[in-house]
Amino acid sequence: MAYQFAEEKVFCSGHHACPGCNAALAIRYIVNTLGKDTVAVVPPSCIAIISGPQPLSSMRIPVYQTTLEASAASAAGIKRALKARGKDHVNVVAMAGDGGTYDIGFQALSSAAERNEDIIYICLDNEGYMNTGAQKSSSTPFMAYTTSTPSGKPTVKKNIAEIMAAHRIPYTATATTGYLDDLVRKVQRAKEMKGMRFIVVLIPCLDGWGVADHEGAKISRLAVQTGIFPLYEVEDGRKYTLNHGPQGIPVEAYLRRQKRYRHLTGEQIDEIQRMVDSDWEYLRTKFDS
Ligand SMILES: Cc1ncc(C[n+]2csc(CCOP(=O)(O)OP(=O)(O)O)c2C)c(N)n1
Ligand code: SF4
Ligand SMILES: [Mg+2]
Repeated sequence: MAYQFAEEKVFCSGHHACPGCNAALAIRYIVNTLGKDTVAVVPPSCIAIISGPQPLSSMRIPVYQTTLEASAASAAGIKRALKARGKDHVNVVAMAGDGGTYDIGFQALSSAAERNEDIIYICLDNEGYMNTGAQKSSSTPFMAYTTSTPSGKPTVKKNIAEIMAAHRIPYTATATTGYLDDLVRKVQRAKEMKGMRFIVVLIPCLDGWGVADHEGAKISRLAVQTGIFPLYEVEDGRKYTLNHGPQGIPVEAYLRRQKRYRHLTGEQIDEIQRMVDSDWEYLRTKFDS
């Protein structure tokens, strides 16, 4: 089902993202879906650059720029204060990068999830500390080049969707920019729920991944179609629903389009294919038939 996207112009043009940036594309769809009755919480990241330094924000909603450690705690505090003032209808959304989610902000995120705070937390996952020069995070995939893993990262990407689902929060989902209908539907769904809601959005970073300016959405679709990043939802940590899964396309089609993988040998690509196949075999057992 295609979801209608009503542009409320909460996010304006003229921001500071790289031309073609998929983070800016995702933010546009996320904040316009949440609408004007929204407060955003943003830690240091490309999202903070894109949101802009106050008073020159590119968003027509209040944006609180917090520390890299504290997004979930800041969002939870703001939501509690709004509730206390009778403004429970205002959405509070934290939008953080993978470094601010998988790594530096994880303690605050995990404890907010355990308390089932009434916030939406969206991780714009570009698989590295991109705003500071493309260093590796624990979201960086196996063998990807970053400036701090020049021979390729020797360990695998942390699985944040499964970690968040294990907190048994009401809603966990994966999304990406090549499937904007799916992203909008998930943000709309999260908006209509209460309690802790978490969405991780895969964001091809043109600069950090070595992708052509016009190829972000195509790379994002290939991530799904190769099985590297299946799109799914989890309710209460138990009920899994698959939205878009692998289409039988080899991972090589995804890897070869990105400069961060140009050092890979044929054997390493085969190894990544085996890992992706194995992860998919495990994940697919969780979906309702
Ligand atoms: C505690 C702390 N460590 C380091 C920094 C420096 N810093 C600012 S933004 C950033 C990168 C954040 O990466 P990520 O969250 O993935 O966002 P991206 O830049 O990729 O959008 C870092 C390391 C900081 N602000 N605070
Ligand atoms: S570095 Fe990457 S994520 Fe950041 S603004 Fe540029 S393309 Fe977007
Ligand atoms: Mg990042």
